[in-house]
Parts: sequence; structure tokens; C-alpha cells
Amino acid sequence: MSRKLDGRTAIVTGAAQGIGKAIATRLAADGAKVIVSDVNGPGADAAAAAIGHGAIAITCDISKPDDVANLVARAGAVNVLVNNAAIVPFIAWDDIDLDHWRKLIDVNLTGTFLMTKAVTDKMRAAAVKGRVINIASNTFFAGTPNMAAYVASKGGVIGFTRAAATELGKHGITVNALTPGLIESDGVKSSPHANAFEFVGMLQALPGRGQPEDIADAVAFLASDDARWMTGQTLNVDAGMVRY
Ligand code: NAD
Ligand code: 4PL
Repeated sequence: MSRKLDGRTAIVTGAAQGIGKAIATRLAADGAKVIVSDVNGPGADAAAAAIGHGAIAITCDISKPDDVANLVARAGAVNVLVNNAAIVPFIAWDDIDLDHWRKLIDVNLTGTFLMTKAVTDKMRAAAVKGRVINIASNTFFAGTPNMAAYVASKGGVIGFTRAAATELGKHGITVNALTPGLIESDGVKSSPHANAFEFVGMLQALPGRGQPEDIADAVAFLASDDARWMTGQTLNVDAGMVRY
């Protein structure tokens, strides 16, 4: 295994399970000191213990400014931020109400903004040429059913990625997004999305079920020096389900 992230610290949000846990595991294997952050505190503790390599857990609800400030204060110098935490709903259009809409935007989009602002302010103060990697979703391209507020929140994340790249480039900080297709994560396995693999598989160019590690390996590239000349971009990692 390469050690491309030796001496770097990475925060991964939503890392108690699923794609976030796989990202934290991969960045730790690449040599990073990983901060496993999640609103699920015991889950974050268990994931950090399983990952080892000096990984530590810090409980944080990304939609709460006080939680975000506490996380960033305790983190020390941060080189890499992976905004992975999100609510992944399966909700019929007729069941979407304003409370659902506001909750999805609050966590998935506002939480990504709060984390990015707090961490990059700290990077700038320490003159760290940092990396921000935002986990969006290919549902933004596909307009996938039963998750309208989620699709909108991920479109917002892609727009914010482009704007933040512009604002932060002069400080040597890159901001990129990654759009997974359907992935067999812990959350998906225990939701109605688990029934979509056959249909999604017909749309993919490559056969098979996407795994959290398929996303983690692409995040490792974006976190590495190999991605130094990329910013404001959206990397689609979905077995070719959508092509643009
Ligand atoms: P998951 O539900 O398995 O895990 C999400 C984690 O985020 C959980 O540990 C949860 O506790 C945490 N979380 C939720 N709200 C939070 C908050 N307010 N603050 C902090 N942590 C919070 O999800 P997953 O499938 O692993 O998805 C991870 C990321 O990948 C999400 O951004 C999701 O939108 C994206 N994604 C997933 C898929 C997929 O098919 N699984 C596809 C495209 C994009
Ligand atoms: C193709 O981001 O990208 C279901 C659930 N199907 O969350 C997603 C696809 C889901 C997706 C997603």
C-alpha cells in the first residue's frame, strides 16, 4: 500500500459506517491520521477502534455550528476534509413535506458548508495547502426517483464545490466533488434502495454492485498530490451509469 498521506491529518464526516468508514480506512492505510466523525458517537468510537493507525473519534452533527466548532478546535492541524455525512432518504414525492425538505438541505448542504468554512478558515490561518472532497451523488445527473430533496441538496453541493474552489484556490486549497452511483453501503442495505441494484445494474456499463471501497479509492486519489492540478471538478464514480 502506498503511503501518500504520511504526516497528514484527515477529517471524514459520517464515518461511523458505510462509505465514510471505507474512506477513513483507506486514508489511514495511506498514512493519514484520521478523525472519524459522526453524529452517532458510539458508532464513531467503534469505527476508529477498528481502523487503528492512530484514528480518533469525535462526535459531531455537521448541521450544528457548535458541534462543528468543537470538532475543528479538537482536530489540530487539518490537511484533508472529506464531507461525506448525509441523510440518504427513500421517500415518495407525495410524502415530501417542508420539514423533510428543510432537514435534508440543513444536513446535506448547510452541514457541508459549515464544515468547509470552519476547516478551511483553519487551513488558511496555518497556511496549509489543504484538500476538500465533497461526496455528492450521481442522482444529481439522473434525477433519481424517491429522493427529490436529496437530489436538490447534492446539486447544491456541486454548485458550492465550484464556488468554494474559486474562493479558496488563491490560498492553495482545492475543492472537488465526487459523485458515487448506487453503493452497497450499510445505509443502503437497510433501506428500500437495496431493491434498486438490478435496475441500476442495467444502466451501468460495468456489471456488479458498487462497494464503499470503490468510492474510497477514488477519494484517496483526490486527497493525494496526484490530484494537485484539479479543483472545482466533479468526478463521477458509478460504473458508467451516467455519462456526461
Ligand atoms: P450511510 O447512511 O450508510 O452512512 C451515513 C453516515 O452519516 C451515518 O453514519 C450517519 O450517522 C452519518 N450522519 C447522518 N447525518 C449526520 C449528521 N447530521 N452529522 C454527522 N453525521 C451524520 O450512508 P452511505 O450510503 O455510506 O452514504 C455516504 C455518502 O455517500 C453520503 O453523502 C451519500 O449521500 C453518498 N452517496 C451514497 C450513495 C449510495 O448508494 N450509498 C450513492 C451516492 C452518494
Ligand atoms: C443511483 O445517492 O446514486 C440510489 C441512494 N440510486 O442514494 C444515492 C442511485 C441512491 C444513487 C443513490
